[in-house]
Amino acid sequence: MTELELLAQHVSEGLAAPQKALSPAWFYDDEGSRLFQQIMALPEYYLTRAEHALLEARGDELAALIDPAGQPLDLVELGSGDGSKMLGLLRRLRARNAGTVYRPVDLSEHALTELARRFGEQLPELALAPVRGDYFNAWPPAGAGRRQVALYMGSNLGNQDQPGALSLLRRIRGRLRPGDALVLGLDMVKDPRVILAAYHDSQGVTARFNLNLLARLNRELGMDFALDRFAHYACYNPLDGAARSFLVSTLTQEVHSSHLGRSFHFAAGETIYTEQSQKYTPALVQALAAESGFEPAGLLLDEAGWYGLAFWRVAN
Ligand code: AVJ
Repeated sequence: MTELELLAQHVSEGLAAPQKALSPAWFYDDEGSRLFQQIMALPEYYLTRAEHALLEARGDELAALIDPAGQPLDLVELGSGDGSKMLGLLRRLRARNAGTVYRPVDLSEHALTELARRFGEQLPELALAPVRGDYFNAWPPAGAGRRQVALYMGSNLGNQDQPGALSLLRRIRGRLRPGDALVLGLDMVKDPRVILAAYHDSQGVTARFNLNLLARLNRELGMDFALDRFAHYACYNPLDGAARSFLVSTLTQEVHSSHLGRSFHFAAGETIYTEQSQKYTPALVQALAAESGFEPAGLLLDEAGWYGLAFWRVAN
């Protein structure tokens, strides 16, 4: 199926369900990617800064976990983006082991071009092999005698509910061999007011990011969403550690798609569920590792305990 066919099918199903829902995977068109860049710079959005600070502060420890013995190493980063936050860690890994190859996998051609340019300037001695595509189709085969360490950063795992997270982790496990490992960047449970503010910022950038999904459907599926008739709503539930985002229809309305040849009814106050951002406890991190076939071998937390880097091994 083409991208457009996948989107059409997703929207027909998602907007016809009793609880309307769309996947956050569709946020990242060009405008959505630009808005996400702005989110990462927001004062309320602590995640990116916390991860970066942790990679700097604990980078030597992490490098020693990833590459204890200096064997030939392939680092496969799923959803690398432009790779800028990885520069410090990669510099340390390259300094330990000249046989390190960085294999960033991303759907965005633009992000990978930017990555290649940046690494060419700032870390030209590192062997770089970018791959464009879906994580599992694009996953580079492991060379004989080379270890693979997968990286899934930015708390991107948080977009999955528990069954989705487990199936993704098991698929990653399926690509790895004994002696390989996985590094996860995870946003930890903390003061619920801090978490909520990250998804409900005072400048309204997150609202624009969420609403941009409707603008994308207008453009790609010939829909007629009036963006001023929907509002961003975010909540955080300490009982399950999930921040969730919705788009609320502020009045009764019909929305039509010329591409799908059908309309969707919205009651006043009805919501479209657009995103989950799971927060983790150390106990949840342990349980996910065990249930997906990994051995948890380290959880590096920042001083405030706000963000974590989990290191999981595939048993020998
Ligand atoms: C990229 C999925 C980690 O859930 O925090 C940021 C996306 N959504 N603000 C997150 C996002 C709204 C982000 N992830």
